Amino acid sequence: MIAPSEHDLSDPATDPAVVARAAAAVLAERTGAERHDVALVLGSGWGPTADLLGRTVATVDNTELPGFTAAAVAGHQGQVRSVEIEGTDRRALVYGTRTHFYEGRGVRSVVHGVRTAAAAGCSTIVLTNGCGGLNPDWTPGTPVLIRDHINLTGQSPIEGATFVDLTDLYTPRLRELAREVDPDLDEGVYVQFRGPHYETPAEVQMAKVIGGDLVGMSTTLEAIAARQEGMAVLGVSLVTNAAAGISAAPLSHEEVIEAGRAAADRCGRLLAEIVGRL
Ligand code: 8IG
Repeated sequence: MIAPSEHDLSDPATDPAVVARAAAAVLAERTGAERHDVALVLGSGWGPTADLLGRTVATVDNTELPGFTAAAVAGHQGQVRSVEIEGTDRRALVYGTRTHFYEGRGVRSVVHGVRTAAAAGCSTIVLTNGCGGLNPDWTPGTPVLIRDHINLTGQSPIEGATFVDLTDLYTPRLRELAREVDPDLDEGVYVQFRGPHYETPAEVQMAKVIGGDLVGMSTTLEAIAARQEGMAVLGVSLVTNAAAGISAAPLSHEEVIEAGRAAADRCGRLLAEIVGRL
């Protein structure tokens, strides 16, 4: 077997599809599952939900997987779990963390988990994140469905002249399914800023003017890569804080972790029920 460190995604000579297949092969070997059916990426505040999905069959450290790196964010787990979806014979691949664009490892690293999930057989991906909310009705701990996004990173995960349609990027059928599970779920447009600083109040107002409802630092590049791979995409944001200037309170990462803890039960049941009905 090739050592994980020999797969350098920042090397232009490295084919991302080849590294994704290598990672998927290690996952198959370590989890005993030749293929997985659905992947979930757990963002800030979503960590505690993994346990509610079903029985964890195997846990693999990111550092053992070609092209992956250890978790960079406090409160994130640098592990991938293979989980038996309760009441089915299907398996979920649950990423306890993601690589963010702001880490500076390049876009290939950001979407490597998505490409690996596709190589592992997943036809659906659930992208979760913690974010700031522009609607003051969304108190910390409110999950919101992503209806569409605005990618302000100026980047794309697609290399070369491949023109991918992003109409209905966030699969309408999956949003309907989520609202069958939780009829109170609102929808919004997610705006990805580069980070890792939070926005200024003026930038939050700009996000509002251009049609945004949620501000965050992830998800859009992964969603694009997932669509290129032909996967159905569900995006769910957990509003962990009011965006800068929306409330008088300053922003802190502790607040984010606490909101996640408080919302773990609602969010966990939401994901478990959605995944069970796919
Ligand atoms: I959690 O208010 C979380 N992530 N950009 N703005 C941005 N990212 C975030 C925020 C926020 N909260």
